[in-house]
Amino acid sequence: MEVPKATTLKDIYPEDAIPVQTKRWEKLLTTFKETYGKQADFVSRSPGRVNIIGEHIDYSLYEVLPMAITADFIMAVAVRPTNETPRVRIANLNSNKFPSREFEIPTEGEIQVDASEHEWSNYLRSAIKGVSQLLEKKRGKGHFVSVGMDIVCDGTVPSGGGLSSSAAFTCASSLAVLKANGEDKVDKTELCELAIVSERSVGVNSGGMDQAASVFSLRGTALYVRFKPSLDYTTIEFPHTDPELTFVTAQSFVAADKHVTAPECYNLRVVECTLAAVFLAKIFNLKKELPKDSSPLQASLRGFHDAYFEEKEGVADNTQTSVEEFETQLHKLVQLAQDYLPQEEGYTRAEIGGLVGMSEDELNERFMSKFPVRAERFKLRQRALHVFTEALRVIKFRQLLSSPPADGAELLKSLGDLMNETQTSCREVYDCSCPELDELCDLARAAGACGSRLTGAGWGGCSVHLVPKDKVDAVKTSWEENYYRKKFPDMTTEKLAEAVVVSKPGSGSVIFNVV
Ligand code: NG1
Ligand code: MG
Repeated sequence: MEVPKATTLKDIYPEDAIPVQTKRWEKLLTTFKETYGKQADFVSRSPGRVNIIGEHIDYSLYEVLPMAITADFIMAVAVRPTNETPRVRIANLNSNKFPSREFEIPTEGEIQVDASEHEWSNYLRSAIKGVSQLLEKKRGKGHFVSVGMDIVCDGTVPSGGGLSSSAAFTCASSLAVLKANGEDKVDKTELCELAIVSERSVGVNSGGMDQAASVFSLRGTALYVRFKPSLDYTTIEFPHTDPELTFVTAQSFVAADKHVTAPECYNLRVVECTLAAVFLAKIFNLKKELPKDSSPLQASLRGFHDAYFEEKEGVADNTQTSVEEFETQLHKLVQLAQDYLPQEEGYTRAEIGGLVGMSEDELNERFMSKFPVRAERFKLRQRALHVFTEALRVIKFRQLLSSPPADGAELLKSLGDLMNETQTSCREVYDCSCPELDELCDLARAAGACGSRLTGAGWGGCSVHLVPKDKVDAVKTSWEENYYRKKFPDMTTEKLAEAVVVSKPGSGSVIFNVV
């Protein structure tokens, strides 16, 4: 499926957002003209997302259920003359936080992205790098990004806020670079895969959920994203209920700066899950998921899952298994993790190396060299248990949406219970919550929310709540009085308004031709 082309803002935003967006886009385009003395050729746009359920399981290749939000990243672009060395000028409407940059695109060799430096334009650089690799693959050796660009951009997804400002930026950038380099028809899956790789060159070993939600989403529906056997998705309608089902997001305003905390938080979890997969594969001597040579191993818990049932239970191709059977399998895996990963206190490098037949050096080299991690012990048991139970919750959540019980209140309660269970697992088993997120969830539930949990990576950032429409005001008031006003007494009304958003499922990436 091709990335759509919009001709009016109505193609992109819901009715009630049009007045604000019209002003914002006008400002983007006039700033462009003032800055560069010419008109922009096109605008590329990609949204942030809220993950409804399926937390920290995308990189283990299990299905997740996010939706796009209205907040997004927009980039007005004009292609530069092709008879000069390609260069990029990029400015941001928020120039205090994101100062203008200018750089050349090397015509020999790759563009450098220094992941150790937290530099906002890195996302664009990594998109250029990714598109170059793709163009070489598609058009042959020596063909890469050769066209310079003048850009003015603007983002409304709060950064470090758990709503994936980074995916909005990488997806919009990748789309802009493709378009500027003559790729007029951009395939959605290609764009998504490109954006996933681009985000990794910025130093976070991310899964693919955010980029999938940003690229694929259609207004009014959530997405069910699959990673195996290959990246694809189904859109999911929310059933009409009485009381109406509403998702509300609330910022904790505890910044979750992944680039700083990744070695102890995000990247460490990715490594723990990979090591759990290799460890379990070794225990059951599964050929498919065991290290064969010295190349970095792409093991995943889902890979272990499929290999286990294929090699031990004679399933021909486990990616084709029915949902019912898949659920039964996951219950079995929960039991296996409990039985075969007994150490609550975690496993040392020596213990893991000893079992999988690798020296500590080799273990570090293979699993911890590309993205640095810091830890003495690796909590394989807890991480595997979270992943398998969370994968089960996603399946149940989806089933509830596709065959909802007749009673709306019962549906809300069942969906809410699953979200609450996710929060408990994130807090107690996966260790990715924080006291502020826990507090926002407790307050929301006490004021009438059916389900409350962190969304995104956690350790700060954002939370998501399933709230019956008639309880939204009570929940908002409780947060304002008991959380925001108490913790941040100097907070402006404007900032407070940004903190809590009733989220409607929005549309995905789009190209808007200006002329
Ligand atoms: P955030 O921190 O919201 O960008 C991250 C990952 C996702 C997923 C979630 C946890 C990146 C870019 N995104 O989201 O892929 O793993 O955490 O479910 O790292
Ligand atoms: Mg992010």
